Amino acid sequence: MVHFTAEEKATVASLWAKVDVETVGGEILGRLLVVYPWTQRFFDNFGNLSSESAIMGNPRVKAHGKKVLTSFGNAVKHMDDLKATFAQLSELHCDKLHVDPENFRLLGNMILIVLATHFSKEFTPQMQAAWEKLTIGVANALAHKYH
Ligand code: HEG
Repeated sequence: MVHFTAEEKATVASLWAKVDVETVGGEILGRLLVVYPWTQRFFDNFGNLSSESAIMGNPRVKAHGKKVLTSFGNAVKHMDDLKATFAQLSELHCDKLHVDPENFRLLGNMILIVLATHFSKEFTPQMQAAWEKLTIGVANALAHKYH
C-alpha cells in the first residue's frame, strides 16, 4: 500500500486546486485514445473516433474525460484510503465494463503528461513524484477487485 507524506499530500493538493476537470479531463482521455488506439474499443458507442482531431473534438470523449477526472479527484481527497474509495468502481470496471487493468496505468501516464503540459513551471520532479505515486495508487486500487 502506498503511503503519502504530509508534504506529498500538500504538493498534490496544490496542483489539483488549479485543475479544470473539464478541459484537462477531456485532453487526458482523448490522448489515451490517440496514443493507445486499442483503447478505443471500450468507447465504440462514442461516435467518430477516426482521427486525432475527431477524438479531441468529440463531445462524448470530453464529457467522459470530465467524469473520469472528477472521479480521480476523490483520490486527492482520500489519499490514505484509495482501496476503499475505488472499490465499487473496481468492481464495475471488472464485472460490467471488462476493462483490462493495464489501461488504468496507461491512463495514469496520460494524467502525468497532460498535467506536465498544462503546468510546466510547477511540474518539478518533486511534483511528478507525488503525482506518479497517486496515479499508481489509483491504478492499483482500481485493479484491486479484479478476479
Ligand atoms: Mg472508467 C465508466 C472512472 C479509467 C473505461 N469510469 C466510468 C465511470 C467512472 C469511471 C466514474 C462512470 C461509472 C458509472 O457510470 O457508474 N475510469 C474511472 C477512473 C479511471 C478510469 C477514476 C482511472 C483513473 N475507464 C478507465 C479506463 C478505461 C475506462 C482506463 C478504458 C480504457 N469507464 C470506462 C468505460 C466506462 C467507464 C468504458 C463506461 C462508459 C459509458 O459507456 O458511459
